[in-house]
Amino acid sequence: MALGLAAVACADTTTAPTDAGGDELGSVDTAAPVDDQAAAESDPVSEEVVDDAVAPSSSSSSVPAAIDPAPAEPVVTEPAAAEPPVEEPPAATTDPFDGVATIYGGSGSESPWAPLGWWDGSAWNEVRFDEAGDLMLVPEPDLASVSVTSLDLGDGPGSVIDGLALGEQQEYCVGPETGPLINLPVVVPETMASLGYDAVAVSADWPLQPRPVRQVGLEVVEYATVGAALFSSVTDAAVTGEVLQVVRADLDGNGVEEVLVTFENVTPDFGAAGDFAGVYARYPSADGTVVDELVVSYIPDAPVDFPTIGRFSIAAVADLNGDGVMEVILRDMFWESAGMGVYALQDGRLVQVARGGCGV
Ligand SMILES: [Ca+2]
Ligand SMILES: [Ca+2]
Repeated sequence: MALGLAAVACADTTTAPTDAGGDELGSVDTAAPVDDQAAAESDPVSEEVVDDAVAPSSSSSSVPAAIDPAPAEPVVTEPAAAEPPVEEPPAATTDPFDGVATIYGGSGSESPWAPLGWWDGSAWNEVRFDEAGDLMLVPEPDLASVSVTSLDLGDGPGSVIDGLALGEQQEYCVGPETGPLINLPVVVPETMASLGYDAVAVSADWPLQPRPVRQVGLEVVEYATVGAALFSSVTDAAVTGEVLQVVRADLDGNGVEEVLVTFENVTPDFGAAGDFAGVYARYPSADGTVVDELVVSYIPDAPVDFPTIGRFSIAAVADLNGDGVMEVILRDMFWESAGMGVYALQDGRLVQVARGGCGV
């Protein structure tokens, strides 16, 4: 199986690194138990195998950077028991919102928010650019009420701010494209090298977090172990990785919490040999199996001297289309571009469905 890495497209004024030359690697034996609560109903996980790796690829584009979800085949952990897998309970989902819900990324009241995409009543839509490189119009939302959330607002009820409105449209990047002002009643703390993308906003009248979203478990050793295993196929420096964020939430409402982990080795002068960055997800099943998979990742193919060559962090977890399943919003920074991607569960895996931001 292949561990694919995020494809990287850079803005036209920058040059993306090319093929890093993935190495064929053998098995990685790693105990990868799910920690505490998610493991409460689970058998220990015995082994995971990483067969080989695909190096990060890149391409050039005349539009702001787009980051594809890792086309990875998952690292599958087999059930410890010989019993047939138990069928998972149905997810606590509802019919999604049947109108247009528009999604934005931003930081607060001072600057316009960048459109990330929209839900059109039946499908996700990416922010798109026409042949001239101009941003195509984002439709008017069907709901006037806007909700904002960010992990930087902490856990619990205060993490979601409801009842806001989209304000005047202003240019948010270097081109003529516009995004709305949103007047927030609180200041969102700026953390984790956000470059102005601290929170996500959506025109919505449903609960953005139907289940708890918790930032816990930074100290859990298994998260570093799993991260190192996932990156070991592409860099010898995987064991030097550091767990920077852990977010737990039952995204699909099946009673088992998914786990999101920001794992990276970033020296102060990022771009040095051995640097890498990524976010991985743990998808536990009711039968005790756990799939660990990179959602996004980046490894420079050669040492470069640039402070923000590629980095990710988890910005928010929120139901952006009203179906009761929470999406994940990741920040990304590539060279001189920054933005946010929306990742939705599709067939049990997080897949990028929208992205916006600003690249020069
Ligand atoms: Ca779940
Ligand atoms: Ca949803």
